[in-house]
Amino acid sequence: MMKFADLIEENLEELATLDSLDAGKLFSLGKAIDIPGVISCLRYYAGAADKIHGRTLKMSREFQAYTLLEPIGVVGSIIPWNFPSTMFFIKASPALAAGCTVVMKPAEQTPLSALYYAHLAKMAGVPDGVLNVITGFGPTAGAAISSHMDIDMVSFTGSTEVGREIMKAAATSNLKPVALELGGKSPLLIFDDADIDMASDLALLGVLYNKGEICVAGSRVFVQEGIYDEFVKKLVEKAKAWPIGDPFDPQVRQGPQIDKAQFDKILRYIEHGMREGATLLTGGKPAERQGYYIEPTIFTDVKEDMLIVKDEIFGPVMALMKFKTIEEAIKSANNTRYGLAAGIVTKSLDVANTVSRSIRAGTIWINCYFAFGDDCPFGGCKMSGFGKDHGSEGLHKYLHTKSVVTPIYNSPW
Ligand code: TXE
Repeated sequence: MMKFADLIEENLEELATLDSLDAGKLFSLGKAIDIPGVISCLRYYAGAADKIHGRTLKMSREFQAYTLLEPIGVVGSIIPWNFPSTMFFIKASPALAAGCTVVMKPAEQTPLSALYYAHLAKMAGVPDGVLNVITGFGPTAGAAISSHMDIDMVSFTGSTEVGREIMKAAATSNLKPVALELGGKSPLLIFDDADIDMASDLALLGVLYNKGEICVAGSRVFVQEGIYDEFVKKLVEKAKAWPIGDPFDPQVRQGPQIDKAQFDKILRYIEHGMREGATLLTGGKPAERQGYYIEPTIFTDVKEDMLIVKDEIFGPVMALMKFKTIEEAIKSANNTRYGLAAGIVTKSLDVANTVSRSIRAGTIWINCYFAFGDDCPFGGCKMSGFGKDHGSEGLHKYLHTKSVVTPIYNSPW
């Protein structure tokens, strides 16, 4: 795994290029964040591989036991197109460290880096059959994995709808366990004492990073009434100046959406928002250039039952809301079927602590957003799924605990 990581490091620019070509991702971020993140993830779990151990248990006066943590077996990984490299390794690294073999299916939109990783794995000496990459479409290649009788577990990241299909297929085949990292509609709560400049930067980045094609996008932004007007002014100014364009241009901060289907889906939601009576503050249409580019779009005067507030849009579209009290903000933030992440911007420790404990989500970011780490568990609750990636939780889901029991002294057993 260390050798594999070294080879990825040697090929960093090629890999970042492949993800940009495939997904319209910013090359600058691929080079600075995605691919270095992959290398670090591999090394982190490589370091864990020889530190997997069970416990010794005193069962009773007569018996003692110890536990063995064994690889769960063959892991099927079905991954999405928004972070092709990151997704590949947050699944493959812990599974390999646990001693499992992996059948990885990249998304049909983004197979290139996955195939390159298969090649590098071979060069690194990963034995044949240990890390297998199978390209193909969801209902065929993906479904073959989730319903396979010889696959022992499925680790999936993607839409909530497909997560449900995967769970069904697992249930009706060999009852394999599943880990599901699904959609989100994460809230960002900005309180009156926030630094407006910093908060508006965070809010914008929260919804525009990777052109909004990120499961933890802070797509519902709640701002306290005392700073609301000034916040909106700054936010809109910055959104209008947000540089859109060629993902290989280092000045650009937003590339094209992944494909026509996603582009059309986002525009349909925008139209729906306008029809439902939300006020469009900026954007709302394709950018004036060839390709699947959409202007940063901000809606206000939204109601909590509008589709643009309820559904994951997976594009550069923010729903902005005003609140008075902390109780009101918490209630609205929790008014979602998802529970992936949330952000809080405040200088008050009391507010940060209260809100962190009151929001049902897998990750809470205080005065930051999109801060990930190899050792920090990531994954949601509610309809955002279950089962964590990263950290020791990310490793342990690929391990099976076996109890070995033996008498303490010579007994009639
Ligand atoms: O995802 P799918 P799509 C959300 C986001 C986006 C929407 C649709 O809202 O707009 O999903 O994107 C495989 N059995 N997210 O349609 O279909 C598929 O081949 C087994 C959130 O592209 O969920 C791909 O490898 N596998 C998300 C993977 O599932 C199947 C990231 C994801 O595709 C399958 C992506 C089936 N029946 C989209 N059908 C996140 N949580 O980050 C499809 N697949």
